[in-house]
Amino acid sequence: MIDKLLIANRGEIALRILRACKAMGIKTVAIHSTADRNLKHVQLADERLCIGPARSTDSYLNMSRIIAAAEVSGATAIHPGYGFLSENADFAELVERSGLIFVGPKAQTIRLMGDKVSAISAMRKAGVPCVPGSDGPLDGDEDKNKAHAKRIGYPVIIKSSGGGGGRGMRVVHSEAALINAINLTRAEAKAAFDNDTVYMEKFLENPRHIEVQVLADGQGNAIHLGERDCSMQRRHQKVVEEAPAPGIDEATRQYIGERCSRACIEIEYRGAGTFEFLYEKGEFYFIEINTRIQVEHTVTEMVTGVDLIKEQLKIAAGLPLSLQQDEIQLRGHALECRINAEDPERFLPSPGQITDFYSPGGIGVRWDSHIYSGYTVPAYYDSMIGKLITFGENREIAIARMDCALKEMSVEGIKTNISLQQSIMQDENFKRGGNNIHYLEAKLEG
Ligand code: MV4
Repeated sequence: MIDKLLIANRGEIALRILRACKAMGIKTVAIHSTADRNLKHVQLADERLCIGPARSTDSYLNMSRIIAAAEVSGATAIHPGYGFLSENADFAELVERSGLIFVGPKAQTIRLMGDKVSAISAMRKAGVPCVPGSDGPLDGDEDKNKAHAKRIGYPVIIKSSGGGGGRGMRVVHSEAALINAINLTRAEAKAAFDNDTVYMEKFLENPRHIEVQVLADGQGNAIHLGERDCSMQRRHQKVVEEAPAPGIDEATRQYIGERCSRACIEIEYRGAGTFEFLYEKGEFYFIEINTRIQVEHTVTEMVTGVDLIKEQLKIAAGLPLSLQQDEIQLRGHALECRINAEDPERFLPSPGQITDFYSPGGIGVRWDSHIYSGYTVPAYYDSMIGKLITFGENREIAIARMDCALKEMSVEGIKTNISLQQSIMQDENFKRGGNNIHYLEAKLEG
């Protein structure tokens, strides 16, 4: 097993990784910026190193300082968490070149999947259902591009191969607007990602966002752990996630899950991963793969009983997968509400000191957070201060427990989105389940 792990992240996920290490007897090294001396996991780690000023570019994104911290502390592995350097292929390569273990896929896999055109092409080849599209990059041949769109059918969407997560896309409703849209998206992509490769897909108007969790050991074994529904989002920021996705039956789950695990074996995927799909009219359409642990991994943990961080660490240590597909049984329902330090009306970040905090609890309630009474939320980073997760024998029970837990908890001194989360738990359409990616934004408009 890994002897000593450097946690290259902050906040709740750093604490989550630290907890997994404690449970496994792995020594921990926390790295932090000058703004993060008081983080919970920094206090609890076996060792701590300040690696730079508050700004992420000077600390959590500073590759050479992180490698130096690993060398100074004698850490043998680095867990990148999510965000920051977690999907940076150059960092993964640097970690491995330095003789350390990167907790994640091989650098080559991260690079391939970070390029959306090559990711889609690899997945289509591996038998994963994809959105009808250009099946490759668009070139400057206007007639050919018009023919692509005609075959696919309007509306189409032009996406940047170097983008993802909602960046660098443009919807086109008619041939008259097509060429201009391609040129504009290409110019923006060049400026934003230094990559002017763009591609075309059929634009799905009212899809749900459903994603499949996988684990693979890079030694020929892969399993899926069911799906999550992440359709409750605003401006590409997920607000509530749940597992399983409402209305997905067991046969469909096995079908899409098996396609994902087979694809993992085909591309020799290693680690935890998430296949993102749009789901519309009973069909799954692959859009992207995330090569990291995700914020919402917790809901999968609650319904499968699998500790995903522990599995990541075992895979990184070179152990073959110990879990078999037939050992993965879904039980009950789990929800996750992201709790953000933000103004619930205007959605602006609300950093500052938490003067008083009361944690929710009770059966089926999990609170993954680094905050405490007296903690100051810095202005430099993401505004998420915790994840409230509930589990129940069914969705209705999980919602009722969430509603109760949201009422119970209190965060004083800063603004939070707890009231927004309460209004979602009491929303009649949310209670019915299965809403599409536009539902929350439409509710907030009205
Ligand atoms: C789409 C789409 C409709 N049709 N692709 C946005 C984020 C990026 N991961 C992909 N995105 C979308 N791709 C086709 N062909 C609609 C979106 C989309 C979306 C997807 C998932 C979750 C929230 C979203 C919000 C707006 C648009």
